[in-house]
Amino acid sequence: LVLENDLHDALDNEELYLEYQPQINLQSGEIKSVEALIRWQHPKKGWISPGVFIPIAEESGLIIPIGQWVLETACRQVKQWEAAGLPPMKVAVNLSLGQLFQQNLVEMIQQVLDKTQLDAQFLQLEITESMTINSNHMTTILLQLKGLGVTIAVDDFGTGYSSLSYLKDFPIDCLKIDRSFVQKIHAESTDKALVDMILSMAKHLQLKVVAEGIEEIDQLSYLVNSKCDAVQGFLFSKPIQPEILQESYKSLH
Ligand code: G
Ligand code: G
Ligand code: MN
Ligand code: NA
Repeated sequence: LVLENDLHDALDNEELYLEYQPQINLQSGEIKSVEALIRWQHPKKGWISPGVFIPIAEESGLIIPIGQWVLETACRQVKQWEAAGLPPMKVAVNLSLGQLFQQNLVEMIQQVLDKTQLDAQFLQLEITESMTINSNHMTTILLQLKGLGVTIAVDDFGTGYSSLSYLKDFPIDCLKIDRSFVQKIHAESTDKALVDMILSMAKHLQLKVVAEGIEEIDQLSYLVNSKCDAVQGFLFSKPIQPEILQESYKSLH
């Protein structure tokens, strides 16, 4: 409860900030997308993990104003990078279940796009498989979001214990293979078979695939050979502050 009160103030006091983790396109080798990840620097308690405070935000309803702040900050950042001379980049933003039941979610996102002047094609929304259970509502809301021109990714794919039937009902663009599978890609493992299966299914359904949690060069080689679209992981970069991303980009070009 103390932390909930603190979280309430955190927005006003600018204790929340976003880091960005690059996704490397395996065809071009370029960073075409980044995932925005929220961070909290508490004035007394120091750094608090989103694994701790996101559940508190979800239970208290604070996820609604926080989620809006994340969307606006991420969209504005993409425009700032563009103004600084970086090539166009798509930003992926995580949504919580509560946001998908927020009355004005679609209007709010449209307003954020208008206000920041970001073209909708540069915004990707990440949902998780477990959110697909309430399928009628979800189909409706995802279709409305797609109507804005944004794309939809399924995060942590393969861990949600969900029926796969939602893949034909929902307007999904991208699957993000959970890092627990990626990290165990080695010869003849069951996880390798699962990664192969996801890649082949995605190809048939014309979905993009991002593999998460790449830490080793062998994992990368396997995914390159398997024609995975993009990778995200510590092998390339941990989540970093936007200024650092901008500087390292400039020093490479
Ligand atoms: O960055 P890290 O691995 O610590 O993230 C922990 C969890 O917090 C992840 O599951 C991630 O999806 C979630 N998360 C990070 N940023 C956001 C955000 O802006 N909104 C929501 N809803 N979840 C987030
Ligand atoms: O649940 P979600 O996929 O949104 O969580 C993203 C988080 O995963 C990032 O915030 C980051 O902390 C973590 N992550 C990203 N890359 C790696 C990686 O290569 N290894 C591990 N262990 N975690 C990673
Ligand atoms: Mn994510
Ligand atoms: Na994930």
